[in-house]
Amino acid sequence: MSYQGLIHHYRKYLPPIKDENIVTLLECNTPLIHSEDLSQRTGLKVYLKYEGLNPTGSFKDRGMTMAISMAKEKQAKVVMCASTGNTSASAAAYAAKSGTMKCVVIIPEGNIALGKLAQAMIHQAKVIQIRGNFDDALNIVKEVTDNHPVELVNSLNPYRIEGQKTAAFEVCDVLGDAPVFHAIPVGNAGNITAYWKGYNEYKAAGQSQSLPKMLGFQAAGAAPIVHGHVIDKPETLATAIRIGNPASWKQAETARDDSGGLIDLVTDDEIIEAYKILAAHTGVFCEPASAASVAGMLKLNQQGFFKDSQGATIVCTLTGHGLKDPNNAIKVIDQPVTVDSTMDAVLKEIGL
Ligand code: AN7
Repeated sequence: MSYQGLIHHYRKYLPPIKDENIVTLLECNTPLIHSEDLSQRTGLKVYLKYEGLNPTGSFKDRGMTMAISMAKEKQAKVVMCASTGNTSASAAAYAAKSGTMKCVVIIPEGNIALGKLAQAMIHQAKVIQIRGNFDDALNIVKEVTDNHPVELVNSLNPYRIEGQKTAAFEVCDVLGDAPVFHAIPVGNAGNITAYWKGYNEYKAAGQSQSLPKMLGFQAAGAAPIVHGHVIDKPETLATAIRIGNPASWKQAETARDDSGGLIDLVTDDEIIEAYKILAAHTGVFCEPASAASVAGMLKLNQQGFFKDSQGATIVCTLTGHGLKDPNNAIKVIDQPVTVDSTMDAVLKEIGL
């Protein structure tokens, strides 16, 4: 039978849900792309888990098919989230697909990539921008959903984590086992929590033999876990991970410590460098926040972190598609030249 989406595929590892309540856009089953270029740069065997190829262009669809389906099972009429962009895009699309639910999203004004804002709007979510940041937005959403008949679909909702853990299953299914290292961007810290849960559950189920070291990366201006305290005014051009007080902070530390991994930071310059390298030399276009995983791997490589692990397998999660954030792409690259509309002018420009 053809692929029927995440819940059908991994049903026996997920909380029970009735068929008629499953809301799916045939998400997940995303490619694990081998990068010759990054393997050459690091001496590792580098794979990219390209989550940008989900229906709404980010990994959030994994958690959202579960959260929206469970909301439907509970006969919720309204779902709500705070978002740096991708969660709102995904919630809006899945609420639309449900046919029964309205979606309300709270976003920080001026700090959402253009594509994500367009998505939330075209899927007809009620989009409310606040004069504040993501952490402020999440506090408001928690208070509203605690006190009103509105379903929270941020990753504090345990079904989000259940859905997202399946990314680890897919990696193991392709590689035949867990990788030695798994590099991942960290914002609200739901995803690193979910991967670690997934790797552990798959091993316990006998589907894999080992566990990876989890390598999480925050943006330098939004690195509360690295610094060990809340960041009141987080700043980074990777707006998806512009988060100062992650909801799954403790769980991220558990993933780090139990796996023998680390959580480090990468500067915006390092993020943009990795972003450009990925696009130019592997042909994969991700959004800036996603490139934090590769930036972190390249930073650790420069520090000699992998010198005793040559040839080891590493998976870098690329959490969202590059088209989400066209403004940053255009900003960091030389502008196209404009010439007269003659063959001579074109040939001259090419240097032929
Ligand atoms: C592309 O959409 O938090 O550590 O509100 O969009 O699980 O939060 C997005 C997060 C990484 C961080 N990469 O994941 C939101 C939101 C991209 C993201 C993260 C996000 P978490």
